[in-house]
Amino acid sequence: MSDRLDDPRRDEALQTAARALARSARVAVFTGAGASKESGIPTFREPETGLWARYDPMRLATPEAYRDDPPFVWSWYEHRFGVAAAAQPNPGHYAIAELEHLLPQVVVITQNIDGLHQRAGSSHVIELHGTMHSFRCIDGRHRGFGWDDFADQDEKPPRCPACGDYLRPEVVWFGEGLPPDALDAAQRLSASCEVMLIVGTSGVVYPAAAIPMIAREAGATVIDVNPERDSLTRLCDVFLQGAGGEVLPELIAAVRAHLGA
Ligand code: BJW
Repeated sequence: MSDRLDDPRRDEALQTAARALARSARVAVFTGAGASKESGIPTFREPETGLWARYDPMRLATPEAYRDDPPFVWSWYEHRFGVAAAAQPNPGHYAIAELEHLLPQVVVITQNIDGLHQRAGSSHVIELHGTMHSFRCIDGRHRGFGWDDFADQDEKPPRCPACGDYLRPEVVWFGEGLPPDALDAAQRLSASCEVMLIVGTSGVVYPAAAIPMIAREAGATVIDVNPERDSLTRLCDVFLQGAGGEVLPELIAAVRAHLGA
């Protein structure tokens, strides 16, 4: 275990994590908002800077909130999607993508909706909380619309091109089920991975937060990369304290060294 990046035990923890990864045929990388923070996208629960420190999630991230005030919720998402669309993957995203070239099977299970893992080059990404790149009408009868499908509409929220109801983003709000195929795949991969690498999640939102526990109970080595200790830290075998964009490139360099790659 390492407490700080400059801790003398830090290199030992990094090497332990790298060795476990280098020996692993099946790796699951489980990410949250912290993985995108160095890309300029705010997290949710960090004091002061987190979105939920400034906004009430019950007024913005529930189906009831959207039904109560569609323009308000839509404008908040429009703003956030603008920030995310302008963002670039950071060194942590690229390091995770590079793992795919070093190890037999690497799957990213993300709670993020920003698509930055894919843009960094990760080819197998499971999106547990949906995506900011897809929209559907509010009752879900018509799905799969992209930004271009309503770019010519002035009304906000825009209307479903098929039925005329309001569109909404394909993201998972509180009280809504996660996409069943994504959740099934994530749970299956967690139960069979040899190493789970966790990056940038507080691990408080369920059912996603159970993913590391599934891996742990199935005997995987669990590595956590986070600047802060939190509820997941006690679950992990190796805690690498620090920002993903700093720790992950070092970790992947160490994996390379172990593999002689
Ligand atoms: C860094 C860093 C750096 C900083 N590098 N790291 C069991 C127990 C209790 C409650 C429940 C339960 N089961 C269900 C619930 C209810 C609820 C829930 O979990 N509530 C808890 C919060 C109390 N769950 C739900 O409602 C879920 N649905 C559900 O269960 O439905 C049941 C159902 C089944 C069938 C049919 C119908 C219903 C849905 C949850 C949806 C979550 N949605 C959001 C919004 C998505 C859209 C959007 O973006 O607007 O998802 S909320 C928000 O939280 C977002 C995130 O994906 C999610 C997780 O947050 P995350 O990623 O962990 O971010 P933070 O901010 O919490 O943490 C950031 C971390 O990064 C910190 O640790 C930092 O230290 C770290 N960090 N800088 C690395 N540079």
